[in-house]
Amino acid sequence: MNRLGLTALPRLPPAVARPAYDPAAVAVGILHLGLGAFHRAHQAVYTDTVLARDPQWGICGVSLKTARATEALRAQQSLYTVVTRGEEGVTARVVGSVREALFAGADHAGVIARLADPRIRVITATVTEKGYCHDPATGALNTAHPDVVHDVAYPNAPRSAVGMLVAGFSARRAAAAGPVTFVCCDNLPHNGGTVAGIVRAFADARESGLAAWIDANVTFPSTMVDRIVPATQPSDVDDVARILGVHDAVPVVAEAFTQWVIEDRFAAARPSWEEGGAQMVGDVAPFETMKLRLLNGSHSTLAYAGFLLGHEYAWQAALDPQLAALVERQMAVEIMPTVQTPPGIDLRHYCAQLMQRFRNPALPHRTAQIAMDGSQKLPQRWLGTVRDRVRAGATYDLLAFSVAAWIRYASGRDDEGKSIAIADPLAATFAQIVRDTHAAPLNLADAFLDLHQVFGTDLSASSVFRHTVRAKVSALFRDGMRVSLARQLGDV
Ligand code: CS2
Repeated sequence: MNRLGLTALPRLPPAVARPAYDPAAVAVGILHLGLGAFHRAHQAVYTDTVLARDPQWGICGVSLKTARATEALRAQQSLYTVVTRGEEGVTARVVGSVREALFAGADHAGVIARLADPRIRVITATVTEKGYCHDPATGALNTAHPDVVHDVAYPNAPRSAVGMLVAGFSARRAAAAGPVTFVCCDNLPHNGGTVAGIVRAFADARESGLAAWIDANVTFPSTMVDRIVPATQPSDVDDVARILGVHDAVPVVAEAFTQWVIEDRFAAARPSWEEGGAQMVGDVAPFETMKLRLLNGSHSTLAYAGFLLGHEYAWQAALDPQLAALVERQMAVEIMPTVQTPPGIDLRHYCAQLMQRFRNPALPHRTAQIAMDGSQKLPQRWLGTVRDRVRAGATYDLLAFSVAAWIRYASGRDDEGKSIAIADPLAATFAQIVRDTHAAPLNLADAFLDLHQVFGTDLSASSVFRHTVRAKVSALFRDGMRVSLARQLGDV
């Protein structure tokens, strides 16, 4: 079968959408770090719409960890397909906005040179929560992180996204290449400000005066990004080949829903992403809190409890009547009262729509995928809500159940005693805790709750929080997830 590429475009079936511009005539104006499925189904699609009118905003996509995506993209002139699947049916769109694909591991100098190129005026990033090498409870750079230690020692061959960014800023300063905006597209709390703090701390460790240059030349608007994009499966590649009639090695499958809310605080020119449906606002905070706590918070509950109930996919977990009842009650009783309603949003409708989105059976979104990196996700997904509830003198019993489910999951064995492959930067610490405590539930719960980088010093020290979570962990080990969940709901 022929490969997707520029010459294949005119011969695609008419139902397949394709660039409304000549990809070969596009100039590169954006550098993106993290060429994963989420970027390709989200920011790159908004940019694809912009390019039809304004061809100066092509994307130079940079992979930091592996060369797989960049090699595959290069073999098809960086074209790829976004397929949406849901109740509305199936759509396919070939996206042309990624114009260059670089693998940082093989070409540090090339990436740094691009970051210092005056034509690049916007840098975006999707490197996941753990990609910022920070302490999730405080948001500060983790100076003991092995990648940070490496990048301070070898500043021109950085491994981390932050090291790469700071190397780029240093080169940009030297080249007098002008101001630039960094747009974080990861699910961190106050993502712009948080990353600005991390970058500044790293810059201070690297070069005197660089942090001041960054303050004067770089802005870090916050954003809320939303689209459910599971990891691409081999069967998706086959499906897309059937739809296109040519082979695309790196298609992306997503839901139809998409949302991007961006603080309008740019240091230089920017793409008119609103043409693709993005919302430019003065303050992203209410949108971000709503999304992190209601969507991502519920997602994590579905992932840990759902996995322990034997659900492979998120849609199965969301269709489990008891688990759905837990998540719906959690949203209505504990989370919604802590969320300020963003302009134009009806929170009840938002929650109902979330349940529908979670239940999309056409998306093979694994509970194990969402369960990854819990130590980096819990603070913004659940623990901020718990803190707000404590401050308001309100209950957080249902969220404590989620925390207990995470601890049960992270202990590395399910209710049948089968081992769970834990993917988390703290996985070795979790395994050590299990060994040290011989998996005795109360001791194990205590040791998890002592992880300050997750729970902060405040929640670690709260005897009420500890007492509540310990009791639930102990019940989970004794009775299993199904019985504990029924009891949590008052069904038994
Ligand atoms: C998910 C998110 O994997 C996860 O942790 O909760 O990737 C989620 O699908 C997106 O944030 C939706 O916008």
